[in-house]
Amino acid sequence: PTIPSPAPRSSKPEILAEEIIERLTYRIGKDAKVAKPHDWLTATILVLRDRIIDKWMESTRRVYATGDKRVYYLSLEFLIGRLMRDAVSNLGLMEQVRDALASLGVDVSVIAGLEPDAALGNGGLGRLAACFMESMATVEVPAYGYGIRYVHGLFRQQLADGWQVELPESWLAHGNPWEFERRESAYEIGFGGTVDVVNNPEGEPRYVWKPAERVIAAAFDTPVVGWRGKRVNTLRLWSAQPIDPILLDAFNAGDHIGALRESNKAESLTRVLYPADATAAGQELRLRQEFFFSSASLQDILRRHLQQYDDFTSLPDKVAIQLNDTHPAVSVAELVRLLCDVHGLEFDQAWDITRGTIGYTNHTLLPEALESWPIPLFERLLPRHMQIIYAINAKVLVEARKTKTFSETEIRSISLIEESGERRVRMGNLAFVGAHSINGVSALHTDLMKVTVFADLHKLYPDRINNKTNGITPRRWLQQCNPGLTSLIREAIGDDFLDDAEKLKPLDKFANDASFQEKFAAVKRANKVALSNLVASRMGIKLDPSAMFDIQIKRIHEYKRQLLNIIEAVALYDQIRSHPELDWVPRVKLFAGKAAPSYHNAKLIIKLINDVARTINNDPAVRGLLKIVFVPNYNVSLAEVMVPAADLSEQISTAGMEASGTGNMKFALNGALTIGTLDGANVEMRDHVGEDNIIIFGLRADEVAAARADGHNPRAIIEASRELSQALQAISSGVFSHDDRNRYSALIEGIYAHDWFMVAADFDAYAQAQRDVDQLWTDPSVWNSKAICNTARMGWFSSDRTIRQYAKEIWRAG
Ligand code: DL6
Repeated sequence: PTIPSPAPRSSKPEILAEEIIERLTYRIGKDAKVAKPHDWLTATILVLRDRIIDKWMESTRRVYATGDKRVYYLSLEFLIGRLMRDAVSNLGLMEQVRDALASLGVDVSVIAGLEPDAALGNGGLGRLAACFMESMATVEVPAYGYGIRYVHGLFRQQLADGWQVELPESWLAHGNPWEFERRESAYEIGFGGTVDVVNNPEGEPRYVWKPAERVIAAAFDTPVVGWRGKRVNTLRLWSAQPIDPILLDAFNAGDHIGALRESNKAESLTRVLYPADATAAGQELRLRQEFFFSSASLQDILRRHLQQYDDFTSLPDKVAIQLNDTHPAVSVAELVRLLCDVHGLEFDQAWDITRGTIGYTNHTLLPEALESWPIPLFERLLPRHMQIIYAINAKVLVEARKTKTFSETEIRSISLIEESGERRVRMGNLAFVGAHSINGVSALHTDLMKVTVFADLHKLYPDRINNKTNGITPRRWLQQCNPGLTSLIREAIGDDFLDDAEKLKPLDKFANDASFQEKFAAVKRANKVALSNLVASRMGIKLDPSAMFDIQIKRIHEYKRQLLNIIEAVALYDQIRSHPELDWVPRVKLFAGKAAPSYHNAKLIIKLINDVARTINNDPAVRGLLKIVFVPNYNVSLAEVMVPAADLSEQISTAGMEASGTGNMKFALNGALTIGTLDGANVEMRDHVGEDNIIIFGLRADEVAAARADGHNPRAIIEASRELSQALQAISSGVFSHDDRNRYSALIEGIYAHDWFMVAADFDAYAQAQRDVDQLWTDPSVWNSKAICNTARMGWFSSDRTIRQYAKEIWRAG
């Protein structure tokens, strides 16, 4: 029979309103008279979801019909945030949905604020994955994101007397109306056990892995709609379920708790996101998570491929798999295993197909973040994969030795096995050799990759490393979070930039237009008022929106140098008190960010910021000229309020340590000036916005490396800087911590002793740069002109551009 497709739906507010009532009544079972705000939210999402589904099915059918290449983005993190405003805006239904709800007596902004953030990621890497999902749909790349459906995403942060306290986060508490459980898409995932070798007269011996444990990976799909609803892709998140929900033998014997043991164990696999972003987790559960989602995704990919094509020879032409960092690197071995052991290919052919299909993105050079697993653990959990890794390693090392250009030290650094000390599997090397493309995320980071972690592998495979500078989606990070600025830009230069962010360029000519500057400043002020209201309601602190809003929001980490920022604030505090006669620029310094729960110094830095804030904010001698605020529980939704309200964006990492940064791009796009080091994508931002429109200070990456190598002497630097030494002494002697005078002595001693993060080395340059910023602020027309140039020239940093580059140069898709 011909099955008719559903009729296209009208988007008139009255029809939307009818549908919302219909969903409320029949899907949620609530009478409109007693419906709670959450019910309205769910009903509205269900109506939107239906509109997305129509386009989703069409997108899926299209790729089957055209035979286009599919892209699979494997990421242990997707830091999505809220989805409602994104969907409404990309479907072009902003006014209609607002009016429909208003006709029912519901305020859209109230219910939108109830949607929980999907915080399935830690920071930049996870947020990048979310931007990429939206951009892949926008630029019409047929793509699937694969990850884990954590029951608990990143923890909720509270402050207790200025200390970070972690609380569990339960984004699924009210259900998740965006997702579809796909009971038919479930795969078995094995762990442990043994491997049998079976002789095969026709070729290579066959290996049969007999896992000791098995769990089910069950799929949950969320549609991801691109700008103007052109294409809808799928985010498929895996949830672990037991094979036997209850062990009947144990249950019947009266052991009711024991009967649930397997079930609890399986479900615990996907219960929680590891909350560290810059250190390898190193625990067995983490390796299990990595294998679990890699294997499920690959089985799904191969099943879908075989449904459409006869065999796997076409896999590299029809499938591109991108590994987001090394977290899914075990995929290299798993794909070889599935192709050989399950589908009967010979090893060499499986290896060529694997390398032709996989690409790997590196996101950090920090040694502590490079994943490696102890061999005994890896072998116990994944015995067959260990054999495959040895086989791959043999191939690579033979190839390297054949060239006769590698020393023994270089061969050791190429090896997939770390031999010094405890023997470990190096996941970065595994990802590198198993991929045809290895990319960094900014020009500087890519250059550094070639001379640091991957220097020897780069020598062996010189064509593989390439750069793809990160980007951000301008839909969420301009249009949705800053509707005031978006309208203003539309009035000035028309709508072209909505479809192509690089078309923001014509705004440049308004940079010195006094009347445009005034309107631009008014939008900024309104955004600052909105942030001030949020701070007042959440924290009871009153901010002055005419002060400069100087913002640093990101994970708390020593290399990101929140410590440098707060030490400079202490020095400024001293100056304001010592020189009350000078015209100090009023500033509000805002911080937000989470520290990994086990990262002692990061948590101490949060406490220090809060201790300094209490002292400065309550000192009448400051006369309100400097205010410090740490806004708790940083997440995507909070960023959407803070970014548009910033005058000054702090991007001050130690040069060479921030792979790219993406917050830097969000701020500049929204017209903040950046104070920053020549690190990560700041370098390319300077090239785009022009060096007059960004404030750069401090050591460059090569200078940092040289200073470290030459035995940098921080004590001498500190003694030569009166401002710095006074600030450090004040902090370490307990001026800000009367209740525990030694609280910060070890933290500050680290700066005197080694200053690994170059806080002392960069302090004077930073303080001077801040005074230059003050100077710029005193002339609003100069400031506004620079701010407008930032917005006009940041279009290149759209993730649409990044994705187009991945599609053309790595995936050969789209
Ligand atoms: O590429 C996205 C993002 C970069 O912008 C940050 O500079 C970088 O620190 C971050 N990397 C990580 C480290 N993860 N690991 N492993 O989150 O990636």
